[in-house]
Amino acid sequence: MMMRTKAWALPAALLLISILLVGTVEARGKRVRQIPNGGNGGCNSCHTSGGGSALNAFGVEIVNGFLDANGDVIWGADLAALDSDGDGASNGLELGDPEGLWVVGDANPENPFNPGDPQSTPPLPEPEPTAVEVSNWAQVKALISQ
Ligand code: HEC
Ligand SMILES: [Ca+2]
Ligand SMILES: [Ca+2]
Repeated sequence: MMMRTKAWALPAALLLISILLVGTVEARGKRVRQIPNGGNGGCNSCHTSGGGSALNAFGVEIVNGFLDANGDVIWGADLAALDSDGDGASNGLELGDPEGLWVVGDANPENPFNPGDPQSTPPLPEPEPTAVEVSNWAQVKALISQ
């Protein structure tokens, strides 16, 4: 009888522990659903190499001011306006929601990029020619017409 009880107790304890661990990881993974297009980058929208790994620049931004009391992500105009990974495109532009209007349950906007990866960047509009470039061109034209 004693032997049977022990043989049963260890696997049961291991099963319980692993259920608790999986529950914890899944609870953390909820954040994928709390940003627009979270499924695109998956855990790597905020982590460097998979869930639970070191946070990338976007993840650091979130942990430093965009989590509510439940640890849920506060997605909105403020977080959307920042460029966490410094690639020149705001977080909102990268996730297809430049104004930060998306709320949980909305359809995902198209063409997402990763706001935590500077190698993943939407094409930025061509910059307007600067005043110096315009005046240089005027000088060239003046030389030609002399
Ligand atoms: C929107 C950003 C975001 C996404 C997406 C995200 N995480 Fe996280 N994650 C964080 C932040 C911020 C922290 C640090 C705060 C904390 O520990 O709750 C964190 C922490 C964790 C931790 C705890 C690590 C530790 O050292 O305690 C685990 C585990 C984790 N995440 C798993 C996941 C998994 C798995 C996924 C994908 C299914 C995921 N995360 C996707 C933002 C995110
Ligand atoms: Ca960016
Ligand atoms: Ca990026």
